[in-house]
This record gives sequence, C-alpha cells and structure tokens, in this order.
Amino acid sequence: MRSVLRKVRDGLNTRTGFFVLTLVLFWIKTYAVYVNKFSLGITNSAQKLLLILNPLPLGILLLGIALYFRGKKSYWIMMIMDLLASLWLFANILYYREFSDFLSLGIIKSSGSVSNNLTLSIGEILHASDLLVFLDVIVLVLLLAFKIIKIDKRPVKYRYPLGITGLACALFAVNLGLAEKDRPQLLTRTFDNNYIVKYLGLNFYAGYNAYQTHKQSATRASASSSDLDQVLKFIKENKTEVNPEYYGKAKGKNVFVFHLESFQQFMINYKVNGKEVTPNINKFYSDQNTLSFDNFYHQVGQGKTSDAETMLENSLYGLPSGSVMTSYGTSNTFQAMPAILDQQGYTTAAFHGDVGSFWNRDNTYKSWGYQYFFSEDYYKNKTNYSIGYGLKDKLFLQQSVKYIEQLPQPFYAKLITVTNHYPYELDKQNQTIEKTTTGDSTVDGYVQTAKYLDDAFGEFIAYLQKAGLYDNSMIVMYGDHYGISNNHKKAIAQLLGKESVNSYDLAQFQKVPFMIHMDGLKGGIDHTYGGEIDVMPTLLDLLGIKNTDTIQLGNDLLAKDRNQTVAFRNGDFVSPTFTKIGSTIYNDKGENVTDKLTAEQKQEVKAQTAFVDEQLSLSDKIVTGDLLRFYTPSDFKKVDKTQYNYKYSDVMKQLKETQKKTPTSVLMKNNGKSTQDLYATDAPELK
Ligand code: GP9
Ligand code: MN
Repeated sequence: MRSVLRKVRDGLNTRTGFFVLTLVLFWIKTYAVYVNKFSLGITNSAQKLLLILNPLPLGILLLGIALYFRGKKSYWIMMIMDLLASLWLFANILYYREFSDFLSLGIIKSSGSVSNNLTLSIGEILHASDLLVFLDVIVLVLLLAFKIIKIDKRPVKYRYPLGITGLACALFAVNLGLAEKDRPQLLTRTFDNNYIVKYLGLNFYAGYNAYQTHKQSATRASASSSDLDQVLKFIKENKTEVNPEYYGKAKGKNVFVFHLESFQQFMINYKVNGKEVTPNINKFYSDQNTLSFDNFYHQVGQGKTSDAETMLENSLYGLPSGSVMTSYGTSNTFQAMPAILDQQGYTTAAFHGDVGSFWNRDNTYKSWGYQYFFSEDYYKNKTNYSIGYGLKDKLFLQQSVKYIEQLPQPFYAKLITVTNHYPYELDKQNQTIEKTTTGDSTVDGYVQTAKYLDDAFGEFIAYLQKAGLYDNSMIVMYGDHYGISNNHKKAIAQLLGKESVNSYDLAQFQKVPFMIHMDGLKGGIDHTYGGEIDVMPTLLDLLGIKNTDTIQLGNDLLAKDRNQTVAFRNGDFVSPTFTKIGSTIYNDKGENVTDKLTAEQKQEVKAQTAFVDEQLSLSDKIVTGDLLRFYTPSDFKKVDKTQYNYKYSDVMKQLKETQKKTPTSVLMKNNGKSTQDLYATDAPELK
C-alpha cells in the first residue's frame, strides 16, 4: 500500500504526472458540466461516446502548451490555461442558464447588450454548485504552493511537447471523423450550436465560432450603404403592379402560416392502393375559397427548413452554403414579416415542437420581431410524445391551442410541423396507410408520415372552425422543401409511375404546395410560376400593408406583370418557357433544346440566367454585408432585439398582462373560458 502511494507521489512529482492529473481533472469536470448544466439532447450511444471524448483533444492541446516551457514557468502556465478554460466553462454555465445558448466571442463583442439582456441579476442566476468548476484549479495551486507536489525542474526535449500536440491533433481528427459519421455536414450546415458542443466540445465551438465571426465581420466591415444601390435598382426594375382584385382583401385578419414539413406537391391527390394519402389537405386545396398554386417551387439550399423560413418571412434567399439563420440570424438587421405586422398592431408568434436552439431560431426570431416563440419548453412531453426532431404533429397542434387562444387578435401565427421528416419513421399505432413498395426503405415510409401530418392538419382545422377562427383568419399553407431527395431517382420514378426520371423531371419534382385560404377569397388553381421568395410580397399585398419601399427580392404572385423565372439556390431555374439545369436547357414540354434554340430564344434564356444570377447574388450581398442596417423603410421601426424574451415563466406572465390590456384574444372573448376542450384528436398517446 505504502509503496503504491509513494509511486503515485513520485509520479505526480514529475511534469508528465502533474500534466496528466490536471488533464484528467479538467476532463472529468468538463464532462460533468456538459451533463449537469446544459441540455444537449444526447440521443444515441455514439453521441454519448463523443460527449465523453470531446473535452480531451483541446484539453491536451491547451494544457500541453505548458510543456514547451520548463521549471516553474511550465507549471504556472498550465495553471493559467486551466484557469482560463474553467472561467470559460463558468461563463458558459451562466450564459446558458439565461439564454439556452453558448457564449462566443461574437456575442461578447457585439453586445454590451449581454448584460442589459440579463433579466435576472448575477446573484439570481448563479447556483453555488457552479463554483465547483474552479475547485480543481484551487486544489492544484495549493498543492504546488505548499510543495506537496514538487516542481520537476529537469530540462525538456522539444520532441516531447511536440508529440503531445500531435496527439491532440490526432485525437481531434478522430473526434471529427466520428462526429461527421453520426451527423454528416455538421460544420458546413451548422444546424445548431448545441450540436457543435455536443459533438466537438465547448472550446472547439468557441474557436470555430470566433473564426466564422472573424470571416463574417471582415465582409460586413467592407460593405457600405452604396452597395444598396444595385439592390434598389433591381427592385425598381422588377416592381409589379398590385392586383386590385386581391389587394387588401385580408386586411385585419388573423394569419396562420402552416408549415408542412418536407411536403411535396405530388402528394396532392396522390393515392396508395386507391386510398388518398392526404384527404384533408386535398380538400383544402380545391376549396372554392382557397387560392392554390400548382407551379410553386421550394428554393432551399443546405439550410433546408431555415432557408424556407428565411425566404418566406424576409423575401431573401438562404446562402450558397450553411444557413442565414445560424450564421447571421443573431447579428444582422432584418425587416421581416413578423416585425412589419407587429408594427401594424398584430400579435406575432411562432410554434414548434423542437428545441428552440435548432436553426438558431431562438435568436433569429428575435431579430425578425417575433413577440412569442413557443418551442419545446412550452409543451408537455412524455417518452412516446416525440419522434425524430420533436413532438408529434397531433400532440403539437393540440397543445398549441392553449397559447393560440391567448394571443390578442389580430395575430400572425406560424406553426412548424415536424413529424413528416426524413427518415419518415412513425410508430405502429399512428400508421393509418400502407407504405409504398418501391423497395427504397427511406422513401416508402414517406406516405405514412404525410398521412399522419394530414390527419393532424384535419384536426387542427376542425378546431379552428369550432373556435370561430376559421372565418376570421387567412390560412396560408406551404411545403418547406422536398422530402425525397434526388438520390432516390429509381423510387421517384416508381412513385410518379414513370420508367425513369431525368433532370427536368427532378426539377418539376421540387414543387411544393402553396395555398391561401380565406372566407370570401376568390379561390382556384393559379398556374403562375413562383417560389418561396415570393410569399412575403404576396401576403403583404393581401393584407393591404404598404409594401412599396421595402427590400424584398420576390414579387407578388397575384400580380399580372411579374417575372415568372424561379431560381433554385444553385443558379438553375424553371419558368413557363424554359428550364435550365446546369448547362442544359429544356422547353416547356421537358425536351432538351440546348442545341436547338433560335437566336431570340437564346436571348431569352440569357436574360433569365442574368435575372437569376443577379437575384441570388444580391441576396447574398444583403445578408453577408448586413446591408439592411443601412436602410429603413418608411413606416418601419428598426427591431430592438433586446426587447424580446422567450423564457417560459416571463412569457406566461406577459401573456396574462397583454390580454388584460388588449382583451381581444379568443380566450378573453370567450369570457375567460378555455377553448381547449373544443379540440378533438384521436392521438393514441392520449388514450
Ligand atoms: C427542426 C426542423 C427540421 O427543428 O425544423 O429542419 P430540416 O431538417 O427540415 O431543415
Ligand atoms: Mn424541413
């Protein structure tokens, strides 16, 4: 026993021994903080393993710097590194508790507002146990100070610290490889800060974020208000006349934006074994008061849902890579639809059954002026309530009613569904239609989750009718992007009843539903070509909100004189005349006419290509240069992000107060009696 103790002591009296001890304590502590202080949403054993592994590489790298020095210096540098890492950990614990997000240099730099933003004082945020992150540093320093651990003064060979640095890099490569395997495109698409911390660690996140912020701020700094000239010129050239038949027809109505996850147009009236997959959506589609667009395309890039949201509510595109919401949502100036409506007296709210941090919604929505964001925290969740990315649609919609009925009217409410999401898995008890039989396992479940989404939509609409909301609301419905990617050509061909599909067919396959329903609205199927970029101008015109000097790149789908060339994010396009995929041109019948164009047709394609290129590149300039900070439309007040707070307890209080001040909510109009029991759902989880 004695000799073991002595050996340990002798070991600790070497530099390597002390380094290992410091490292192990740092490792354990970081892991303990991950588990106890953050909610990182670990869902499988690979993620568990990565969470354990990820403090190590950067821990070795940081503490290993000390090994390049000798004697006392080496020990103190190690302690300073340890202290800095601990301080960072500590600051993150506090920040996370208030904002459910991680600190970054960008945040610290860009906002003195961090401190203004804190709704609680430090004393209220701090838990005594947070201070434990400093315990190991204190103990180690004391052990050194009282010479219980002796300083190893032997000189070092440079090979040794170099080897340690190399080890850190190798371990990091392993970490990154495993992370990419579990979550492909983790760094290119950057879904969620939580994900980066979960997979690669807090310190990596800080470094990565600092690098990105640096890159971004250089572009931002070199932008100037004169860059807007081109944008304003483009907008002027493409200005359309409003359509008097529709302009202002929805003035003062509530607005519901119903987000159909991964829902494609081909599902409309689609049947499996003679059975309609989406009877409720079909009925809605052909209702005489629904305007339905059958040449409407999604235009998303890597940012998928977030790109759809960015286009819909800003009339700006997503980026060539990554996501506007995650990269620029926190810092940029926006003039988004929620903010515009808010300033016109609307209550604005977004609803989603996933964590608030996904796609950086919890920050972006503030920049967009959403007064309320009801995310996962607001919903009751039991083990079988969620699947994939969040709450199952039926349970999500049913519970959303509790908040919808508290919103002073008129309101703008966006509901983001999620069950119809890749890989289209659904528990047995919720399956009400047979799978398709293409033999492609990621495709065949699609109709089952689509059917589930449709059922959920049907229940929600029935509630709106009973609660009186159906008649005084404009209900907008859209599919965010493809559900079946182009990697599944064989299955797509089978679903469409074709021998095979070519690039033209695949372009057509990018159609998603877009419908606008309102009591008294002249409905029908509109064949105009358009996309997500055009939604905001369309809705603002319907709502009769002055829209003449806002910066929006799309145009009103109801205008008669609009340009109908629809850009895809990669520069390809579709239009009523020509479709361009890569360098191939198709005519309106889908025939390859690349080499058969007349001079005049060539001219037309050239003009279309120029239009698409300009629209996309101007959008990128607006976003990466943060150009909207140089421009405020008349009648618009710049959004002050610090005014928004999505914390459950504060929001519930605020909802009560605003309803007293403006007693126009459904709940108030119903004399305080909830309408929740009007909601009928057959969700098996509730039985
Ligand atoms: C997650 C959900 C899915 O919150 O919106 O996003 P997606 O993977 O479709 O981009
Ligand atoms: Mn989506």
